[in-house]
This record gives sequence, structure tokens and C-alpha cells, in this order.
Amino acid sequence: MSGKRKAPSSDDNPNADICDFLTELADYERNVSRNIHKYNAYRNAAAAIAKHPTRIKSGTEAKELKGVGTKIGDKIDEILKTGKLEKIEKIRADDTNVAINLLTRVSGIGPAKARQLVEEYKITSLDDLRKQENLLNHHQRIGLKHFDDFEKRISREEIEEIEALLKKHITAIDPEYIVTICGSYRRGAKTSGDVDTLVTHPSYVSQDSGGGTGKKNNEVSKRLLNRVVERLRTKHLITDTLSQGDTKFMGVCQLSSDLPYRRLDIRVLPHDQYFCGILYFTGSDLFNKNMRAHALQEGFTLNEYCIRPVGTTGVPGEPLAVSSEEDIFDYINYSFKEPHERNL
Ligand code: 8DG
Ligand code: CA
Ligand code: CA
Repeated sequence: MSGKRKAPSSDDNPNADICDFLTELADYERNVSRNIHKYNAYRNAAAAIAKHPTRIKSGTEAKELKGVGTKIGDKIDEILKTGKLEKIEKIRADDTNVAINLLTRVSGIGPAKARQLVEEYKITSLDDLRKQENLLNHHQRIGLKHFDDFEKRISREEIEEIEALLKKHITAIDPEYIVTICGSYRRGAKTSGDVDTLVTHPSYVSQDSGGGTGKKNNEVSKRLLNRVVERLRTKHLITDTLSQGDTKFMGVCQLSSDLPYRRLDIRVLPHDQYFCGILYFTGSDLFNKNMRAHALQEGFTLNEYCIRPVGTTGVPGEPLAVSSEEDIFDYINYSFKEPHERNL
């Protein structure tokens, strides 16, 4: 994950100005107010408006879209009438807000840490922060070091090259490794924020699927992940680790010294859960939300691991067998969507 959720983007959005205002409000609610409900409300409204094919002419018209309520409708009226928004003007005029918003753009710094840095340590700029690196953990220091690079989008061509190298180096360890880059790249995006890599191996299956080797499952995934990370480090593709657990590596890669440092995530998934994982990590997150809602209507619960029938009691049953993304769509009677059709 890029971690920091981004605005719904679209190449020619006739309402881009409205979306930008709503996204700025969403960021404010997440980073400064820490009101996740309002954050979601603004994000959903921005997404609905970004999808709208024609220029919106009034708040009333906007309110007809799902996800746009009265309060946001009123704000849209204000934007259309005055070209600005009083609430945003106030937010931008407050130095604490501005500083908190800036600091949360550093990978690893969340809203609470950002507020502490501003209020307790009076840090308001990246230069201030560079002088006080002692206040940061390892992840945050790397985030600060590569602040500019991590905000640069990655071209599709560059990810194609990274993908080829990942596949080459990982299958050289063991040809049975399977590697898929998900996220916006798999949805066909021209640029992406980071490289979301999923890896599986037939020797690794989830515990309840009965593939017991005696070894504890987290040891199996840990070893699979370690071997991958070690190899990619040796090959100088991985340059830094932000964090590494049994199933998830978050780190940094660089294709060549003339190119920016990039955020690279690698997750190891059990073989039997691979397709639910691929579906989930391909997104978009709004597409996932819609698909999960549809699954529930059809009597199934879907998450990043598995799909299970929900009986009349409401208790999920055993995970269903899945050997492709299509299988998941079939179970819930949803017409298959190619990854490039999932850009909600
Ligand atoms: P980008 O990196 O090009 O900006 O876009 P992305 O690839 O779509 O976003 P991402 O943040 O890297 O997340 C990858 C996928 O993970 C996303 O498309 C769907 C899935 N995902 C959810 N919910 C969430 C969530 O709350 N946070 C994150 N980071 N990912 C999520 O379904
Ligand atoms: Ca990501
Ligand atoms: Ca991504």
C-alpha cells in the first residue's frame, strides 16, 4: 500500500476543481481532525463526482449522486458560486494544520505523531525535522530521506522493468515462486504510487486448508519472504527495509542510480488464498467495497483471504475453493471484470 490514500484521479475530469477541494477537506479530516467518518464522506463524494462525466452545475445536482449529502452539496454550491471555500481558507491559514498535513506526508509518520512533532517539539518544516532525526524511528527516517522521491509517480515502463527483475531474481531462488504486481499497475494505470508485489509458493498453504507440514505457518512464510528479500538486496534492487514481518516486507527499491528511490511492498500469501489476495490488492479500494457489498447480498463474505458462505445464522462457513479470480466472481454472480475495468 502507499499507505497514504490518494485522490481519485482521472485524466479528463470536468469536475476536477471540486474533487480537489473535497480531497483537501478529506486530508484535513484524516490528518488533522482525525475524524475518519468525515474523511470517508469526503473521499466517497470526491470519488462519485470524479466519475461524473459532465460538469456539475449546482449542489442540488451533486446531491443526486450517491455519496453526496446535504452538507457537501452546500459546499459545492459555495465552490461554484465563489470559486473557493471558506472552510479551506481557514484551514490553510492555520500554521499548525499546515505543518501537520506536511509531516503526515513523510512515510511512517501518522496523524498522531505529526501532531506531537508540531505541538510538543515545534517542528513545522522538513528542515526542522532533519535537525531532530532522533525523534524519528527507522521507517520515518527513511521516509524523510526519500521524501521527494516517494511522492513521485512511477511510470508503467519503469514498473515493467522492476517486475521483470523481481520475477527473474525470485524464480532464480526457486522456480515455483509465483510473483504478481497488483495495485494500480495491474489495473493498467500509466503511473503508480508504489510497487505492490504479491508472492506465493505451492509449499505454503493456509493452516485450515489442511496442508500441514508440521512447521508453523508463520515460519514457512517468514522463510519464503526472507529468501526473497535477501536475494533482492544482494542484487541491489532493494536498498532499504522500512519494516519486515512474517508475511509483509515494506521497503525501498531503485532500478538504477539515475532513477528515484521507490516504495516497494512484498507480501507472501498462502497458495490457497492467493486469488482472494490478488483481487483485494488489485483494488481499487472502492471497487473492493462494492464487490464485498454485492457478495453480502448474495450470501457470501469476502475479504483479502477467502470467500465464505454466510448461513441464515449469520455465521460464515468454511472458505470456498478458489483457483482463479473468475471463481470468486462466479460464486457471487458478478460478471467478471478485467483489472482495467476496476478503476472505480
Ligand atoms: P497507487 O499506489 O498508484 O496510488 O494506487 P493503488 O495501487 O490503487 O493504491 P495502494 O494504496 O497502493 O493500494 C493497493 C490496493 O490495496 C488498493 O488498490 C486496494 C487495496 N486496499 C483496499 N483498502 C485499502 C486501504 O484502506 N488502504 C490501502 N493502502 N490499500 C487498500 O481495498
Ligand atoms: Ca501500495
Ligand atoms: Ca499501489
